[in-house]
Amino acid sequence: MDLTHHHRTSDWSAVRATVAGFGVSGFAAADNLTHLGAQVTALDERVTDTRAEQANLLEVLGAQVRLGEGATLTLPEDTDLVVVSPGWRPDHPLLRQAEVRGVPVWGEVELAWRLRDPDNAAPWLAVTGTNGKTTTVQMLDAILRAEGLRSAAVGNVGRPVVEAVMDPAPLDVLAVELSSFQLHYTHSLSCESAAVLNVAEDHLDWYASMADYAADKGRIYERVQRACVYNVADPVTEQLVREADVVEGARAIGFTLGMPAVGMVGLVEDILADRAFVEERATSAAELCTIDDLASPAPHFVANALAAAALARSHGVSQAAVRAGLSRFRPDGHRIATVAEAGGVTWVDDSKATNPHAAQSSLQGYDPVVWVAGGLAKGARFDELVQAVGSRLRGVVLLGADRHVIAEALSRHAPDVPVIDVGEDETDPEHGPMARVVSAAAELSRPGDTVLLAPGCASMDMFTSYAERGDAFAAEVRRQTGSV
Ligand code: UMA
Repeated sequence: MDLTHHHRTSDWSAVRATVAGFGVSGFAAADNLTHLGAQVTALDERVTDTRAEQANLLEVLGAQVRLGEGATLTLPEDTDLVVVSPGWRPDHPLLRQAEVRGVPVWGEVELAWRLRDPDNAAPWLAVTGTNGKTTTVQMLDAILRAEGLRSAAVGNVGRPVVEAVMDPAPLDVLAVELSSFQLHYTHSLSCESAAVLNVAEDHLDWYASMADYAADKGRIYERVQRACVYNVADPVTEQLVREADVVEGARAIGFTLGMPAVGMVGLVEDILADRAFVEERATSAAELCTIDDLASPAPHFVANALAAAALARSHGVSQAAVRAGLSRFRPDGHRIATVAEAGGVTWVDDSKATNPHAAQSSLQGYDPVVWVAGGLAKGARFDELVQAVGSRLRGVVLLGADRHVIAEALSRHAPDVPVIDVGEDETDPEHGPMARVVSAAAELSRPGDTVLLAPGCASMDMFTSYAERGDAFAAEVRRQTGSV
């Protein structure tokens, strides 16, 4: 069956769709496909309470469900379409079978793109990047709303795009966060504007190489209609724009923490300035807001604000709405959140820094700093980070499964920095693993220092999520410093 031109108002009743994985995005895909009348089989190999509940719901909606070990090994006979969840590796046996049989494989984002309302399709302003994409998409959403537009932050940020697209309440514009995994399974996306914030080592357990990872990020620029927003400080992002096939007339717009050249947004002293979307850009720049308007002056936060502003301005949003949206915006917890100030020491939770690049950006905001790091390194290395920030480090506290990877980088490039290695056997039976971590950080710190939890690693070896890790850190800091 040829599904190339299948869209929202097509006849789906003859389409046999296999939905691979019914977590957040797969459930939304299966739900909407059954709603459209398709014959849906949903598969998932991991049995959990939530999954069992979702299986029941999908059956009630009319889908076939296979759940449990072995459920995803064979592609159901006569499948016309596979809609795959982002966490599935492309070499999964089921996807290999689809390839051999010539069955198209779409991600939930691709499905969403095709299901947009033909009479009233809200344009997509999309963001990807190794770090900062959730914050940027939330900033963008705040700016769009400040302009009075009906907008929603969707995609990797948590709400499946297909859900927003099929929602009967119409939206004017979507702020879409896309991960490299989601982009891997898109084929026809044509965003109004798109940004790649940065490309650094991450997910090397999913990708064969950095080049493959970067190439998937670059897919966001394909067929862009108005603006490809890139990071002047990260030449890979500019290269990805050059390689993309965009709609005629689409512009490349840089964002920079330096003075903006023509065609860029950037900083003129402490002013976030637009030299891309103003008529008189050859000779002047327009003020969007100041660093003081933002919730944090940290360089990566300002860079995210500039990228969000560029996307919003490409959509025609006013300068005033950029200022109003950015001043209102407050980041989610666990992103450079100050949890206590005690005895002259500031304690900061940036548990969201789950790879070395994020941790490095975070560390660059503080000096001197006691760095709390470690967890699951996902194949990443820390040499570049230690070389960049070694001179700022008062000391380092290491925890988690891959802490030796960081310890080795420290001994190579910053051998004089004191390190306290907290092993699994030092977990406090009453207060958990963070008790010793926090007391070790207190030992290393001096008045005027910042203690920064920016692990550079995933949390799943010791915690259920980065949020739980950050909460555990904050609770221990408050308990041990006596602050509330
Ligand atoms: N599964 C299998 N076999 C596999 C792999 C997965 O059966 O080989 C099953 C799992 O049991 C699960 C289901 O497939 O039930 C789908 O899981 P999934 O991990 O693909 O994710 P979803 O629940 O659909 O959530 C996804 C994103 N998850 C990932 O990309 C891993 C969510 O991003 C996103 O919010 C959601 O879609 C809505 O778009 C999370 C994330 O961690 C926050 N993203 C990564 C990141 O930000 O670094 C990329």
